Amino acid sequence: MSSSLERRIVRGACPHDCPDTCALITTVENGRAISVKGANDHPTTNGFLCTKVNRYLERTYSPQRVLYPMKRVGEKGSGIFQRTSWDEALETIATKFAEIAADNPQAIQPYSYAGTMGLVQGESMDRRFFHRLGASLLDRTICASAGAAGYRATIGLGMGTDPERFNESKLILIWGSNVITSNVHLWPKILAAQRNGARLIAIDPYRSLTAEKCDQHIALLPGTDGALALAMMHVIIGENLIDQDYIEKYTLGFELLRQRVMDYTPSKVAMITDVSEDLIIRLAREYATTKPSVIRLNYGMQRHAGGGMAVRTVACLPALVGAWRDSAGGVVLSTSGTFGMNTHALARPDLIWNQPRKINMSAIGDALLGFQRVQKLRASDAPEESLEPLDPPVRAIYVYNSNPVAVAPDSRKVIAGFKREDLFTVVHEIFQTDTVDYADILLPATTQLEQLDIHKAYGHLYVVLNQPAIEPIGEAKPNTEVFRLLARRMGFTEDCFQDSDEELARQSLSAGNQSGWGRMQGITLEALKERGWMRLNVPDRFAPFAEGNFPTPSGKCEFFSESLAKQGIDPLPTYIPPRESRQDAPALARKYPLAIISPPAHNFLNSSFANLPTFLKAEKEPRLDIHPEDAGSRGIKDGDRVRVFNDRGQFKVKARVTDKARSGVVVALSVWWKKLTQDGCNANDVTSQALTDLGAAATFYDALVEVETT
Ligand SMILES: Nc1nc2c(c(=O)[nH]1)N[C@H]1C(S)=C(S)[C@@H](COP(=O)(O)OP(=O)(O)OC[C@H]3O[C@@H](n4cnc5c(=O)[nH]c(N)nc54)[C@H](O)[C@@H]3O)O[C@H]1N2
Ligand SMILES: Nc1nc2c(c(=O)[nH]1)N[C@H]1C(S)=C(S)[C@@H](COP(=O)(O)OP(=O)(O)OC[C@H]3O[C@@H](n4cnc5c(=O)[nH]c(N)nc54)[C@H](O)[C@@H]3O)O[C@H]1N2
Ligand SMILES: [Mo]
Repeated sequence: MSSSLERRIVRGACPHDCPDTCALITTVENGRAISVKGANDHPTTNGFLCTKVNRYLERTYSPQRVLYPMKRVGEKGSGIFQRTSWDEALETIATKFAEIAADNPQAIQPYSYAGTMGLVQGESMDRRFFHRLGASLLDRTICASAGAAGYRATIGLGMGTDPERFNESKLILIWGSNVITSNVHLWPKILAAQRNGARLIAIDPYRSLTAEKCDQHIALLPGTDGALALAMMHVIIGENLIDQDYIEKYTLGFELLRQRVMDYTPSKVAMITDVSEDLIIRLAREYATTKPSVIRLNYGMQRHAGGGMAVRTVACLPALVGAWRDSAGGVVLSTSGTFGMNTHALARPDLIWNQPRKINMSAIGDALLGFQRVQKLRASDAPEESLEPLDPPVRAIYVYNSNPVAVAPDSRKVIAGFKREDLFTVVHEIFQTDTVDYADILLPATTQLEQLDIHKAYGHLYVVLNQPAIEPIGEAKPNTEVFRLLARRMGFTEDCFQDSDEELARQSLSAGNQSGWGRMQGITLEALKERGWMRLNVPDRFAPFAEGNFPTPSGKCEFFSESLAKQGIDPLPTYIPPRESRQDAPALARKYPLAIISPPAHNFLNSSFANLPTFLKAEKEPRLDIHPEDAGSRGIKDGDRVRVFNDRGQFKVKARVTDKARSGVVVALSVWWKKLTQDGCNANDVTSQALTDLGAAATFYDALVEVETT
């Protein structure tokens, strides 16, 4: 009986937007995947998966999968569709795009983010197609561009301490990062360090799952990290706790920095951060005198008006104390700049024949309503912003790898935009998300088990290959295949529209003029097919900046940045306050006195997994954590249903009265699907489309609200 049993083991990569990019082992029996496990041999994955991807089969084989192309038959937003054929769906899209392109192709807008982080399914054939079409470009700013720009100003590239060395550190600052939820494979390393005598300090306005387990938790006010780092420098320099030799050899602008931080006394910064002067001084001393010390910087702190500058400022700390000398010292935000994949070969920007505008994805609501957010950078303050008319207006939008109706800020505007009767919307999705409900044409997408891809990572130093394990379910197709088919229908005859997924993966490993190419030596598709993953060509004890060699214009760690000066931005670290805070927007704060942050819920991944029963059950229901003082003064009791609101909108949740939230700050773990909440709203109904200083990123955690019982 079992002689016909065909059993295969397939190596893969987790596609989700997470620093860990796990190596997966899928067991397939008779064409059906029966288990997905974390690879034992991959050092980061270490044989285990997070709560979500552990149950990846529930995602792949979910009865909620979109199985066929569909066309809308109900009103926009109703989510009522009728099955159609691929042929008709593609013909409708091609005809519509051709019609719009005949007027002006820039009225066509691609919209994608990191539904899959794979280079093949995330940034190859799609980019080629839209480049060749002449569509508007998309500025992909919704997550990390502020931090990336800030880090780049100081360090030069997204490189830092190898997370694998954290276990050898003696002091770990977990700064704006909920490691246990969003970077869980780093946690065993951190615990190992703690067992070896390291102290763990969380710097976070919220007592997250991670902060709870640290030796110390510093609950500063949101958006004030830059000030805290400046005060630490004030103490470190003032008490001469610096590494003079490192500073002289490998940094630029120390004298100017020394003068700058004189202003940021611990007593002044205590007022800004609401952290006591004494605590700031002790933190600075401990940081400077414990060796090696490492900072796990993450994206939480950069979702504020001054997010770019805050990251730039924190990133100055290790050079000041010479922490980079040790492979277990320094700071890491993202490791992605260590990789040298040939993204140019994949995306083919040379196919662009017009000079298309770039639309900022974090202000998609404005864009769909006919406006572009224009920033005027100011030297040491949040940028000034104005709305200017978009010409031509967006007439078509093609959404893939993203769920903007749920995740983009200022939902009311996003929804009003997607509701436009004259907007032609295509959504390529695995599930019927909030965004899908507004689609004219819905296309079924494959999951990672059904497609080929190649991955770099932002939290480790391995390239990971994903080989398809099973056939596509229903009529689902991978992103690349849809763009190949569309290219053919639109008459794009260039050879590059014929490349198979495997060819694309190979091209990602090819030589070009990309930085980091040297670290790619020896990594080939053939070797990856055999092993699944390969470490970058870097030493086992990788200490990238032990002897300087910063990938900045000067080759040094830039306390002073000429390139920022050229953009009209303060060339030195400074503190840029949030746009919406009690201190800096007192009039607004009288109306809306509470700062709201909405970091990831443990069992969701942005809005992914937030539709599947297991994860919904684990998260129970949308909640708002509120401090007992803030609850008390509003007559709110634990378990009450409350309305959270500001001028932009409102959403209703159950209050959890807890000192996990510090006073003055409320926390709504996210991102819930709107249609699965009682009022059809989520935290993004109150977030704003205003952008950060550097990187023009979203400012999700820079918002004031009021809360009342309903
Ligand atoms: N389970 C799970 N994992 C994820 C995700 C997910 O949604 N779910 N999302 C993935 C994605 S897209 C990303 S970008 C990463 C995000 O990874 P992280 O940046 O680590 O994001 P969070 O886990 O939200 O941790 C951010 C922490 O920053 C805190 N915070 C908010 N504002 C401030 C501030 O002003 N200063 C400081 N110091 N802290 C602040 C929040 O309270 C939160 O605890 O995680 C990825 N991993
Ligand atoms: N309030 C609030 N809002 C936030 C955040 C927050 O902390 N608070 N975090 C922000 C951050 S950091 C980020 S990165 C963004 C994330 O925003 P998004 O990148 O939009 O992430 P998801 O919500 O996970 O949506 C990704 C979608 O892509 C689909 N998908 C997955 N794989 C494929 C594929 O191969 N092909 C196609 N066609 N589709 C696929 C998934 O089914 C899913 O619906 O959200 C942001 N929004
Ligand atoms: Mo993100």
